[in-house]
Parts: sequence; C-alpha cells; structure tokens
Amino acid sequence: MQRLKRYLQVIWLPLILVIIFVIQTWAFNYWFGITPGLYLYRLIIVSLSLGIALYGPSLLFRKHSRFIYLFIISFCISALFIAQFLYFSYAGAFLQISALAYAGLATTLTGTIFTLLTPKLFIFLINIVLLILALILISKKKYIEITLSKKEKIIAILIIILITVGGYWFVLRLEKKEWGSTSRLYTDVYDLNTLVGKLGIINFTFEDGLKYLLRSNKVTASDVDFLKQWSQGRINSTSTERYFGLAKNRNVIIIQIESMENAVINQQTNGQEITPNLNQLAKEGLYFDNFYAQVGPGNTADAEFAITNSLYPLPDDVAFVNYAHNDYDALPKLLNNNNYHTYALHGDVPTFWNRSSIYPGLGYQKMFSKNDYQESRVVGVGFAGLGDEDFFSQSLPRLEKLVQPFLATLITLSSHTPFELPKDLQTLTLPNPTNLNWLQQQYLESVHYTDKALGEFIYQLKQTNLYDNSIIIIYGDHQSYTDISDAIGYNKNIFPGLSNDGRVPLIILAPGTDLQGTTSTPASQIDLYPTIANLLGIVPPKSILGQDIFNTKTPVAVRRNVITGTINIILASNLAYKYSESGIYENGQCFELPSRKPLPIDNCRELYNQQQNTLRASDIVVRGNLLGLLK
Ligand code: GP9
Ligand code: MN
Repeated sequence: MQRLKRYLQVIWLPLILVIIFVIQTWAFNYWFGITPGLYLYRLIIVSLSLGIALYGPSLLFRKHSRFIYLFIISFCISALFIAQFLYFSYAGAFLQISALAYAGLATTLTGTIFTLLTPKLFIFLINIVLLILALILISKKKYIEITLSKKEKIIAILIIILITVGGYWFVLRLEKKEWGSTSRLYTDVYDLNTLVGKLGIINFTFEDGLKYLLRSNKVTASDVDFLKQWSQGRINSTSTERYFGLAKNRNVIIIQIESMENAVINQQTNGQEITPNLNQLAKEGLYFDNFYAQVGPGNTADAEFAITNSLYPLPDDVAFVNYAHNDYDALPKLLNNNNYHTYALHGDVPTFWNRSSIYPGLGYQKMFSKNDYQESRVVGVGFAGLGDEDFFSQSLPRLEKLVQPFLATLITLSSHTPFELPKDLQTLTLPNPTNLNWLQQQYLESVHYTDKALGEFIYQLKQTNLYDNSIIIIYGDHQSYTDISDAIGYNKNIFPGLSNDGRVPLIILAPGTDLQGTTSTPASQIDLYPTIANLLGIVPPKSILGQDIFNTKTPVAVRRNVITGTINIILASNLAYKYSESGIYENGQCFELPSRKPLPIDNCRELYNQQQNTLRASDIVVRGNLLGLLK
C-alpha cells in the first residue's frame, strides 16, 4: 500500500498527461471527421503507446528536471497539434515536414492565421495548463514529489518499452490481418486521412518527419553533377510548326478515366460495343492508339503527376504523397499564369493521394471533391466513391458557371478495382459461357457504365456553348491489372512479345478543327503537357521532359519496371527495344519499326542510353526538388 502510494506520487502527472494526449488525438480526428469507427480502437491503442513513450521517460528524472522534461514535451506536442489543426482548417490537408522545408509555413498561413483561431484550440493546451497547476501545488508543498531508485527506474524503462512496443505491434498485427501486409502504414499510403484515422496526427507527423529524413540523402552530389551536365546537353528540338495556337484561349477539359485500357476501345463482346461512346469520340476527334500510361506505385496520382508536370513518376515512391511540396512548373500553373482559371474535380475525399496538399502547388486554384457532390446512389460496391453518373451530371452545371477560359481536370472513379457494380447498372450482356474470369467480367461492365456516363456528359456538353469553345482531352490513367487485353484477344494485334499492359486510349477533341483520325505515334502521359500547351499557343517551360506529340521528330514511349525502375520497353518511331529478364542491356532485343525486323542489339544502344539518362534525370529532379537545374 505504502509502495503504491509512493509510485502514484510520481506516476499521476505523466499518466494524466497521457490520457489527455489520447483525448487530444481523438478530438483532432473527431473535429475534422477523420475517425472512421472501424479504426477507433487502433487510434486509442497507438496514441496510448506514443503518449507513454513521450511522457513516460519523465519518471527517470529528479523532481525539477522532471518538470522541465514534461514542459518541453508538452510544448512540442501542443505546438504540433495546433500547427496541424490550423493547417488542416486552412488547407484541408495535413502539414508535412517537406512543406516546412520547401514552401515555408509562414508564407502560407500568414494573414489568415487569426481567422482560423477557435476555442477548440484550448484542448491542445490542457496539458500545459495541468503542468502549471501541478507546479503551483508543488510550490505550495501541497504534495510531495519523490525520485525513483535506480532499480525502480530500470523497471519503469522496461514497462515503458513493453507498453510502447506492445501497442504498435498490436496495431501492425491488425493491419497485417486486414491487408496482408503492414505497408499501408508507411509505404503504400493512399489516403493520409485513413492513416491519421488509424495512427493519430502526432504519430503521422513523426512518421512523415522520419520518412523525410530517410529520403533526404537519396540524391548524391554526383547525381546533381549528372543532372547539371545532362541539362546542359539537352537539345531544344521544340518546333511549333503544327497546330500552334489551334485552340487558343479555349477552355481545357481534361478527363482522366479510371483504369481505362486501350484494349477495350473499338472492341465488342457478344456483338455489343464495350465502349460505344469512346469509340464514337475517337472517330469525332483525334485518337492516339499507341499511347502509354507512366504510373508507378502512385497509380491514379502518378498519372496526374505525369500529365501535370511532364516528369516521370517515381518507380518506388509516390510523388503526390512524399514530394508534394517540391517546386513544380505544372500545367495548371502555366495556364493560370496565362489567364486561365484552374479547377480539379474528383468524387473522392480531398486527402486521397494527398491531393488537397499538392494541388495548390501544381497551380489548381480550386478543388471540387466528394464533399461538393450529392451521392444519389451508391455505385462502387468494393470501392467507396462517387458514381460516375453523379460525378459527370453534377460537374456539368459547375463547369458552366466557371469563369472562362478555364482548365478543368475531371477524374473519374467508378471503374476502379474490384469494378463491382450494382446489378441493374450492369448493362453489358456478356457471352454465356464466357472465357472471362469474374474480375474481367466486372471490369467490362464497369468501363461500359463509365463510358455511358461519359457519353451522356459529352452529349450534354454539346448542348451548351462550352463545347465548341473547349478542347477536351480524354485518356485512361493506367492499366486495369485484370489481363483483359489477353482475355479479349487484343494482344494478338500488337507488337509480338510486347506486353500490352499500360496502353491507354487518348482522344483529343477540338471541335471545328481538323484534329481528326487515328495516329499511332508512340507517346506517353508525360507528352500531354507540351501537346496541350502547343494547341493553346502557349510555350511550355524548359523544365518539362515530355515532347509535343504533334511536333516532335523523335517520338518515344518508355515503360519501366515499377519496382526496379529499370527500362522494360522503349518504342520510338523507327526502333523498339525490349528488355530481358536478366536486366542486362545486351540480353534485350532490338527491332526495326514498323517492319518489326530484329536488328543487332547495338542499334538500340543510343536510344536506350538516352532514355536511361532521361529517367535518371527525372528521378533526381523529383527526389532532390531540383527542377531549377533544368531551366
Ligand atoms: C482515388 C482514386 C483511385 O481517389 O483516384 O486511385 P487508384 O487506386 O487507382 O490509384
Ligand atoms: Mn486509378
């Protein structure tokens, strides 16, 4: 009993501080609507662990130093809570260390900070108030403070370690059970909202800081030298011969379609067109049937990254998440500087893929997210998000109200894996029996549904005066990962041995112009930026890596291994290179195009080295925030 009383004398203060910490963590999430019920359990356990790890070591100090320690920790925690709270209220995004390092919080928040202050912030200061009260009690000798013995300290350390490690281990185990891996907590982070929902904002801040430190040495001095040299040796082959300014001052409507593969375009199943509307649009506008996605682990976000920056997405990291605060010369920014108003529209939560964090830096002035749409019916069975019919039908009146000229990037969602639609929305009659597996069947149904929603949107758009006054760019974000191209026999028609994965449709509609027909020029998502800029009669910055598809004399599409980052395939106008499993250049194959005649491997060497260097330069730029060296 005596002993318990003795321990209580030292434990009570850090213990209450830990409980306050858990409440503060929960309150932060609650106020921003972040706590999904499912993860509440995780959130409490993991914030208890962190609270104990932070406040627990105070037990090891003597009386006065213990107070100093608790004050320092409390100040840091409160400061982080408040900074994150203000930033989220302001930007609808979580504050990342890279934002402080590159952009400077001061510049972003000054001016608005007073408007963001709310009594809620007081909850993040309760720990400090408690410490002040405790200090007053001690100075009035209202309770006696003791110092633990050496043996007691060792036991305290062990208990702190045990609880902390135990808590994190428990959460990691739950994650593993749920997702088969724990990587969604650190590498495969899709939605920072969910991450904060599970771990709490302080855990998130620490994790983000740690990751920032770990990747800060990824660019070496020799990388920087390489980049400088590479940049100096770049040949400016930009010409504006074809179509420069063809769509000057027109609105730009970009439609990025989820998982839309080129394999389904102009294909039928059971006598029914899979994507009748896209097929029709491909006839009305200019259709690119040799266009490739460039995505890495960031999938949709990587497609957005490639399109807006004309840089290659990283093979091993998600630029939208971990390089969100780099300096970018993005397309929306360029258009914004040329009198355009810039908008992004998407039916998911704003924090998914960290969009709300990176969009302002890319130059988007406003983002419309799930919060701005009404969900008239749930469409995605396996993936929550707004149905494409709701998305398109509600986007149109919104576009009509925008100040012109505008750039509006619409990103669809319904045809997202696992592609499952409610029965009545599955309007494609698949053959019975079919050689397609369940996922492939769902995939065809879902792209058929999306195609219908898109067709309706374009039809309605044509009824407004926006249509003739715009250029519309439609493309798929990435492959569907369903092997659909093999299953529907599409691969037979293309380059032998060259996997069709990643070939996505691109259609450019410029009503009233001669942009029509089909082109098989090899190109990829990084080429869209300069191509759009050329059509608008705007000269893009030197820092972009893609080429204007209409004017380049050296068109190329390079595909790389998502994990190793090495080159898989290069398609140029007269040459193609295909890698070998060994990863050794000489073991690959070189072909002449369009004859597809095998050539000695040395014929592809120059092309290979060029592409290898471009990829390396792109990665260094992103990892080192070094866009300035390309100018
Ligand atoms: C989420 C959506 C899907 O907002 O864009 O992303 P994905 O899973 O395809 O990367
Ligand atoms: Mn996607």
